Amino acid sequence: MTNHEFYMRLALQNAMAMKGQTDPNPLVGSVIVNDNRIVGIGVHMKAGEPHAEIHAIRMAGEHTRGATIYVTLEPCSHYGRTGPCAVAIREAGIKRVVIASMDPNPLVSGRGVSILQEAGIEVIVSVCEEESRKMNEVFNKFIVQQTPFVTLKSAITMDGKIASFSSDSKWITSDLAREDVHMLRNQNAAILVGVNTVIKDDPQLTTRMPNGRNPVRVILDSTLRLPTGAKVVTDGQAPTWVFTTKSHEPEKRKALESAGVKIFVTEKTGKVNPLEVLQVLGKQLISSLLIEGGSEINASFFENRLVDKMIIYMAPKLIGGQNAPSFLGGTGFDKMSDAVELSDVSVETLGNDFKFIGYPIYK
Ligand code: AOF
Ligand code: ZN
Repeated sequence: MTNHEFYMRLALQNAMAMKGQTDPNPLVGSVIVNDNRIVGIGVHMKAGEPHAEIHAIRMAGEHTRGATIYVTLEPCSHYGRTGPCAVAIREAGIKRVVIASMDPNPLVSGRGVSILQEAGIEVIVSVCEEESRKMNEVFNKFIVQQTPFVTLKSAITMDGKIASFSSDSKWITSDLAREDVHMLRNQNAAILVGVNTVIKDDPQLTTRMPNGRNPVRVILDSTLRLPTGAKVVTDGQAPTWVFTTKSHEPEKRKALESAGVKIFVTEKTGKVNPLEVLQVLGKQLISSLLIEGGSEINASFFENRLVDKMIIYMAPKLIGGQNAPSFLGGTGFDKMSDAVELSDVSVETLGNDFKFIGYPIYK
């Protein structure tokens, strides 16, 4: 490992520890080194608060003169919630900037590096680039497309089922896998299910993790069948947003609204349109969405090519049954040659269960 990689890894590790608390902003870490000594460390902790570089510069004080700063993301050049870091770096007398990945934010993207180079500062890019890009997969999509990064999570048996033919689904995976799901909920800004799941299971959709942050609960409900007594309506644990169509009873809408539920009425009729949902969520600055749907909700996002990442927990169990649902319903593809492949697939074991992660490549 080179010195550059050593310090960049430290910056990456610190940034990663903030996963789930910076959105819609990226995860960014920074380390300042002067004369082979670490003089400042900074990390971005929350949108609206100082960027990683600023924390590190403040910590380093006068030791920034002639130093090298490591930053996992290109320093910014714009006035957003805070001022431009590239200017702060220049003013601090830093002589060299080592960057992991460029900022895809159209407001920055290359301008940060230009400010530094114009000031005669040496700039080195692409140190641990892959790690940095992967760490910010959510931000990288959201800042360009302005719709959330969508993760579909499901727990299945070895024959791909999410429930028995009589709809029994408690529990498919063991405790370890279920704890992992709570970490996923903590890391996503919103969680989405269909109204049928709420009617059947009355879930809370919260994070049962110490100090966990609850995602916004998003329910797709084309005709507003959501029971006013459902936990997601009454428990006050997290905001609940319901997407419906014009085919709903205004009285029901009033009842839900007075219970604190936010209702979005989509333009399209029939079923709630998944793309419209993502666009509205994007406008609400929801940068990441976890889909924990049943077969049909999952399929509607998948068939519309809207799923960015799949996390599938598989238990070594078999349930069988023509009428037992799999995690993707819908119509499905006719030919094996049309199957959607996953890239960057990884597999972990969690106790007796497997956790598959992959990224669909749509044709
Ligand atoms: C961060 N933290 O450490 C760095 C960021 O609204 P602002 O002022 O917080 O600016 C957010 C943008 O700044 C963000 O979209 C990204 O392009 C850039 N860099 N952001 O939140 C940081 N270095
Ligand atoms: Zn900045």
